[in-house]
Amino acid sequence: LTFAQNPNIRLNQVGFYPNATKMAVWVGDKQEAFFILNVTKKDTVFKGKLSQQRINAISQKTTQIADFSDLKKVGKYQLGIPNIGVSYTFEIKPNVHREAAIASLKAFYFQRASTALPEKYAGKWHRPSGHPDDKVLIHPSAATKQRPEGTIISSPRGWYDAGDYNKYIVNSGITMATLLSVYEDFPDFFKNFEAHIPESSNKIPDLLDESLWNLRWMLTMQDPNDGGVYHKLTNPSFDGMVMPDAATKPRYVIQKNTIATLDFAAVMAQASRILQGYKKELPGLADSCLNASIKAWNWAKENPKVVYRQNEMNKSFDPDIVTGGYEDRNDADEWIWAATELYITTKDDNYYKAVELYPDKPFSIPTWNQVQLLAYYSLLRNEKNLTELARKDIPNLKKKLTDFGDELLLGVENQAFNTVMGKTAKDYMWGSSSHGANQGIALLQVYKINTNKKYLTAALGNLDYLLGRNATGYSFLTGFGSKQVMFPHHRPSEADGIKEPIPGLLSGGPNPGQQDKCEGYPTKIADESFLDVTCSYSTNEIAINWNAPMVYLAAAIEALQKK
Ligand code: 9MR
Repeated sequence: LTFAQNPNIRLNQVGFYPNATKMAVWVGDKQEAFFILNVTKKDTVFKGKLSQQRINAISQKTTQIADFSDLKKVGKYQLGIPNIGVSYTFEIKPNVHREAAIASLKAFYFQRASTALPEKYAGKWHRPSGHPDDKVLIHPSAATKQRPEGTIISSPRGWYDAGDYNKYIVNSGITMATLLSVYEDFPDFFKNFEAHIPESSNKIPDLLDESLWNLRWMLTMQDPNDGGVYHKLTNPSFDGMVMPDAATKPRYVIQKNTIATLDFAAVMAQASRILQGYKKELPGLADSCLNASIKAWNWAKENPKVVYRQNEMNKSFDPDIVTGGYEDRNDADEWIWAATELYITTKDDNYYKAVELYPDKPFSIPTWNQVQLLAYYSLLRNEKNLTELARKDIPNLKKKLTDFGDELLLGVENQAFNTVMGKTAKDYMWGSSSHGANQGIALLQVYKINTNKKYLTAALGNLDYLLGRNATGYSFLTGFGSKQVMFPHHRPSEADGIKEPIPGLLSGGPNPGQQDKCEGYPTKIADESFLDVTCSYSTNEIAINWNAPMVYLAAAIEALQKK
């Protein structure tokens, strides 16, 4: 027997629920048995057989599964394999992911622009205010008669998008939708979910309070004269790796376009119906959101083909803009999404009829440029409040979404880590962690309409993936797990002089593209192509659209676990 820690025993490094599935994965040569040690008493409390070997379809490495679901006793443990060693310490307890859920929401607070983060809320990561964004220039690409080039507007608040300090409407779209949706799906859960932010003492759930920080910024991104929405608020080029208050380049709002405007319309419509529950606390806001949404929709109808092409734009206008492009090439899904959210909120059938809502093409996991499923999720969660017109489509929608869930589950029992995430190398795109989290959300949507536990178990499996049961051995959430990401591509975490990165941030995760060309990648193998260094923006950046599904997945699993 050896009690040395062996990092090739992979598991959720945070832990497991007493009554849920519990698995670890051994990556290596064939072994027979495993045991579980109670770390406080050093007793063996459980013995089991490892599964047959599986072959990782991506790396061809062999793995075996240790299933210890039958161990239900609360405690701190390590999993051991004779002659191999033991795992990191993990816990079995109720609410085991609550802290991770709270931290991943709190991470949005740390991303706030235009405000100081006092020690009271930010702890050792307190910092001065940056980016007041109260004197933002109209870029020539965005100029109109009413707001000519060089006009100064005020567009404060919002979250920094990612490791950079710019604010992008397209990416705010799916991010806000994900956060608002977890609230819309589990409103009661969020009554008792405090992230210790400045607004925590008011009557609004922290999840909504935090979302309002970005919602209020988004509202300022609409041109009040016509309803069109700017693509982004940005410096011409990325800042150095400095703290927010040291990043003082001029900021611009850039070209209005159809897709950004539709994303905005969808978010504002969804926000409006949720905020109707807070009319007393937030007088007028729900109505303002709906008005903004309708204005945006109308602008898009009148300007249906305005696309954002940064390089093209730079040929015509100065200064050149070289920050994140968020250039989407297909607007069909944004039309579907905006029309659906407006329909659900207004119950006006004309929105439902305005676009082809069910094109006959396969579903795909949502990303910043593919939002079609967000529309369907919203319809299903508001099933009881639809007009006849949409209600007749619901059975078919349920069937299609269930088929999609079953497709995700297909073959998981032979997948090397027994996770939906990682069945194919295609899962490892830029921001692959968010893909895993968004797969988890899709599975939970299917679980809601079928209540078959296999979907919930698979969603939890993807959470296990994010927290350590994966081919890299990392827990991708900063501040959580034994093998943590320590050097995310994130300006404050790099520049603040504090050893630990800001907690609750989800690292992008493996991406064989290696677009950053940093030195030190261990391999090109898709599920291992990950580098925990600041340089690696294509595998180790953080982003709001990646953190939001982390919040959703962890919070939803917590909420459902209690039932
Ligand atoms: O998440 C985006 C990813 O899908 C794209 O492939 C990549 C390259 O265009 O850009 C990512 O988004 C980045 C954005 O452009 C700027 N802020 C940081 C984002 C995360 O890396």
